[in-house]
Amino acid sequence: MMYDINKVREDFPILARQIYGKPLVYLDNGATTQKPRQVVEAMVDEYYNVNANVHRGVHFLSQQATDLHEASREAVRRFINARSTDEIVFTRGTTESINLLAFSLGEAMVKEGDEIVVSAMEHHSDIVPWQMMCGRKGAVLRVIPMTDEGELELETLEGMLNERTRIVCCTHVSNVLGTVNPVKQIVKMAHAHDVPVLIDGAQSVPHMPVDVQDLDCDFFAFSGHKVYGPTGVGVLYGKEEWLEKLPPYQGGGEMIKNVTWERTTYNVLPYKFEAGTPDYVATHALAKALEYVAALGMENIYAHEQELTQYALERMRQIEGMRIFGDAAHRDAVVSFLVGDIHHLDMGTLLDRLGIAVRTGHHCAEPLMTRLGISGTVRASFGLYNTREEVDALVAGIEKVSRMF
Ligand code: C6P
Repeated sequence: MMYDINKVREDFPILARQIYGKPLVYLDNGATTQKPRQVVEAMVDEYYNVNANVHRGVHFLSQQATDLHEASREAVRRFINARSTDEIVFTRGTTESINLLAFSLGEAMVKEGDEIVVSAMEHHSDIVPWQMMCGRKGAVLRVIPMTDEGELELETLEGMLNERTRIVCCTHVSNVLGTVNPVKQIVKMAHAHDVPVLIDGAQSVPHMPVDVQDLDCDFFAFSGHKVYGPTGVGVLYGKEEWLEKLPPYQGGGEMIKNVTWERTTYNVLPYKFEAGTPDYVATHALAKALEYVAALGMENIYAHEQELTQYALERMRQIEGMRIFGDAAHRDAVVSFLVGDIHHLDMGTLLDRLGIAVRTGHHCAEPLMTRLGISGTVRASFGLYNTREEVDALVAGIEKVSRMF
């Protein structure tokens, strides 16, 4: 342990709550993470002391709010090691980032018969926007299959890449199986065919160091609320040469250079993709969240969560009737499971009565559930503040619920 977890937990007031008279054991970090004081206080402070719309004012507060907003863009750039802040587009979250890309890329370069490649373990956010675009353009969605262990079949991907392929879209970490996909290798394979790659980083950015230049991906999406930041803000990273080629997604204020009744010219990057008033309070708070995790060290967070996940897997495998979904060689801080024939919703509801928050259901990955032949799982997902004692509480909780059936 390279940071003091008890001290860290004090930064998250919600972790001290009791639920049904039991200490909260929050294991739903894959859905959203809790927020440290530093993040919430930055939001309160901005609303109380700085608030003004960004970019459009000549007055002091507007300039100050703009400076905070643009400093946040720089904080994001640094955090994922993008080359330039022109490559950092603020969105409402991973979902909006992917919708933006699917629309703009579709408009720019997808024709009838073209192919879009996604993986078997994508979240609906990285399926449906592509499906919608394929529907509009007459393109075809193709799927990289996976093994029973939950690893993508890269030999099959190799055979799928051809001159009709327009993009490969793949999650960095599966929100169900915990699989860490070999995205760097996937990028290399796609680039050999001049095909760009989008990485859905919703479940990787909170857990491991990410360097978009090292990955060499063309696009990368993530959400603020999963990395200890506020809801309502996310990021689309795109290589400048790609973003330059794509048309805007939404029209409105800030994304224009000139507007006449006849025609509109568009603003420079990244503003071309940022129509309307951005959530500048959230972008500032996101920067605070990134500052917070960077101070703990992403390597340290990764090491802590790896250790915790291994411990959880070891202990959970000993529970009678336990089925854990996903057994990839490289996996992250997510454990999806079912016990005997106990329905996932029953398990989740009864664990909740013990103060243990997990997620149940299809986790917005229905095609993956179909591949696994199940309707859903119970999912425990860990964050930087979770402890071995909380894993013990989970294991004791599962055993208690199992005895009731
Ligand atoms: N997964 C989960 O409990 P948004 O909702 O836009 O912040 O993130 C969408 C998203 C995209 N990709 C992946 C891999 C994700 O895990 C998620 C969100 C949450 O697993 C809520 S469904």
